[in-house]
Amino acid sequence: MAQFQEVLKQSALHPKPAGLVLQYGTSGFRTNAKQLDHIMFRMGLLATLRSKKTKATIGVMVTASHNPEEDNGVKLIDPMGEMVTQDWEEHATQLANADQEDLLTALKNIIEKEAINMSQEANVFVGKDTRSSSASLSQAVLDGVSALGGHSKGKRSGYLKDIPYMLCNGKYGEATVEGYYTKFCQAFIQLTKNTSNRTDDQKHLCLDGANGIGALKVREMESHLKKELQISLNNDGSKGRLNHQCGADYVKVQQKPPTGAHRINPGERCCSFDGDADRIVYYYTDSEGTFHLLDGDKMATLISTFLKELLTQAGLDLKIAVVQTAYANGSSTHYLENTMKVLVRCTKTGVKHLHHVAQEFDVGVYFEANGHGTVLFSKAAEEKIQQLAEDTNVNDKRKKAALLLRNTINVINQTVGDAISDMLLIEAILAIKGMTIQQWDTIYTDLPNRQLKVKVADRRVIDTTDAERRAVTPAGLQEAIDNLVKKYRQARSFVRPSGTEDVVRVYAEADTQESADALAHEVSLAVY
Ligand code: NG1
Ligand code: ZN
Repeated sequence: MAQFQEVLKQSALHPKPAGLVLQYGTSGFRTNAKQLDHIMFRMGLLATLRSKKTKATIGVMVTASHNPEEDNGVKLIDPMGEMVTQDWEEHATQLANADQEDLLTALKNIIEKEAINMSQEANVFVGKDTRSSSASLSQAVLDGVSALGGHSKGKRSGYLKDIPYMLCNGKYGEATVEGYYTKFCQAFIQLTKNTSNRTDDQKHLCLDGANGIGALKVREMESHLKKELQISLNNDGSKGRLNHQCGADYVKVQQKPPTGAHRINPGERCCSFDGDADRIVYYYTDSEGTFHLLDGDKMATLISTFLKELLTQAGLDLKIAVVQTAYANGSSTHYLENTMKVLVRCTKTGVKHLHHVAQEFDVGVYFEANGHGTVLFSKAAEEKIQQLAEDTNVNDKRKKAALLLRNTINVINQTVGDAISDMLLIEAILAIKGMTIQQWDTIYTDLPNRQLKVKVADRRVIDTTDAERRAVTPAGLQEAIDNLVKKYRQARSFVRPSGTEDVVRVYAEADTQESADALAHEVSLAVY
């Protein structure tokens, strides 16, 4: 077929370095940008096949999120804004690792396995982040798309979080970038309009844009906020390097404010995005200069508490749950289950896992501790809220709660975790509750914890179960961890192979920082 001839011809221009093997992991393919040209071309091919199979537009994101500027990566996005299924991740790995001369065979295998009708039209939407390598790498994706006769629906140099949103073709509002801003900003203004007496101080937020795409988008969006949120934007991409000593990952891991920000006043509310703006963390320093981090767990707690209160006031019997991973601080889980009486579920690391579990509930709030997350509402829940908001026969209290719930739905990007939408949601909740960042912080106190990375010969020898909280192999490892944990108070520890780096991650928490550090260290020795 002529199509396959074209693939052969084009693939010669995107050759695979001999011996290079890469795995489609939690965040797609991610490594040094120099190794990715052939991967991009091949993901263009795969996205075209996926589009033919689903008869819908597929998204391709060229980004390496919080990783350094010299890295890059690629992941495919399904028509409803979700990550592709496990089978297709395996197809991606097969296609990426096929030697140059075996590429056509690998491609044909996928076509056969998936029974793809090659005469079906294909549409692919490609987005890239602000990295210098992104322009040529996204072109390689487009070369792959056109080699298989797919149409590209535009190469967007843009905010990657709006791609899933736009793939949903307007399900969540007008499917344009302009629609994206107006919808979220309008909802934010509606939510905050009756919060009387907010001072300029309360409306002020200090934002670290990680020198990434989120910063550019916030600049474009600001006018829609009509001064109801006044953002001091640092690390806006005009000077510093992407994610370099700034951004959500730096702040979370280093437990300190980003560089490149203005001097933070005591109590000033601050937040950081990561480079592709799908993670956000909040922080402040107190009057003694001590740094306080409010991570994904604190956000999930604030949001679920707010939603639960509104559902109760509205008299709506809807099932709400918080979905976390093993990295969630034990204090947050304890607070949610025992004080808030909210159902908590734990899943494997990676947003796609959290997203799927959250879909099982009427209202599913999901966050990773590192700041990835969002809230999902079932169709039935949205309908009930909508009906109540329009009902003229309900009392004021119920009506007010229903209206707040409706606007809350509108401020949320349900397709995927999105730092801008999460920021507007948190800002709105704090405004409505008249809460300072310190008050939010004191809802519960994090247990001291430590995360370590351990380099081993082959991280895949560790296999886990129970949402990655227990190691099944190698033999004896879990027993060793259990024995170490017993030595400390309020202690918990687990190990798992990273899905994005060639390391084993060790997590430990305990009643004091010294104990958490010691436990993490001892467990990391047990991993060798
Ligand atoms: P891995 O490398 O599998 O631990 C990391 C993060 C995840 C998620 C993914 C995707 C931690 C401990 N892990 O996964 O939460 O964000 O990257 O970016 O933060
Ligand atoms: Zn990211």
